[in-house]
Amino acid sequence: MGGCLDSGQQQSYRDDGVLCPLAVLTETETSFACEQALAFLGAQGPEARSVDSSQSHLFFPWAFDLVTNPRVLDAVEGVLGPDIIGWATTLFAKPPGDSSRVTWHQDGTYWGLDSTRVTTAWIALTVSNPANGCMRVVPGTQELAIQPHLDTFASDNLLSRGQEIQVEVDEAEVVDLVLEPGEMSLHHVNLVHGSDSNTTDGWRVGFTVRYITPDVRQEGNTRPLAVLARGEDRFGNYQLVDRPPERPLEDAVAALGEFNREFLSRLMPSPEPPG
Ligand SMILES: O=C(O)CCC(=O)C(=O)O
Repeated sequence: MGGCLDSGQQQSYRDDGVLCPLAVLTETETSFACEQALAFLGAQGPEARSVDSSQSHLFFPWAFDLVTNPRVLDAVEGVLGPDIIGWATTLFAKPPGDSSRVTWHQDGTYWGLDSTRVTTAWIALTVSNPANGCMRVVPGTQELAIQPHLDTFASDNLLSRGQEIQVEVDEAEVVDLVLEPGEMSLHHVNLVHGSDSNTTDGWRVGFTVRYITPDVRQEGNTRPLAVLARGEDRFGNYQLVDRPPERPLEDAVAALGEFNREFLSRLMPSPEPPG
């Protein structure tokens, strides 16, 4: 495998299902992306959930530029190889003092991907630490098959269904992924992870990119939109999109909202509680 990860880092990812911290963005890139992300969240309004910020890279050039950032891709290449598709993105943002959290879960539960050749880049646009609710992981759990999850639909959960793994997590095995702004972690699609509330007076903002290899298919979604971030696509499972044009913030927010209503109904049927 190529990319910028050395063999020790690659082995560590294989053993633990997670690798962190990796410095990827410059200070200027980080503060620009963070400003843009906060402006986007402000335009969406306080009622918006994390799931409503999914796929921002299809409408916002700053988000597309994170998906195609060469230093992010150098690291991802060390895990997935030279052909890389940016399949999905979400902004996981916790405002100051926000009680919302992310219950223990495995990402693969609802994504409908037919392979584990998938990795998430969690890019810190602010500092991320235990006080503001950084990601927490249980290394090694990527070896588990997908475990049963309960959809709680809890309102203080950043996940669309409030999904929670039905397996006891041993706190002694949990590792906090502490990141400085501009650093990222990579995690495996089956790794058990979550995060706690933000108890600080600052934002905690993470931009996630779900990368896959081009052969990976998404069941129940015919040729979803995706970005060929690096290399070649010899499979044609995705409609490849270009960098979106700059447009007024309100227009981009409205277009994303419309797109997500349709996209999410296919990705995660019945995202709302019955009734
Ligand atoms: O940002 C968080 O707190 C959780 C993120 C997460 O669950 C994920 O990236 O899969």
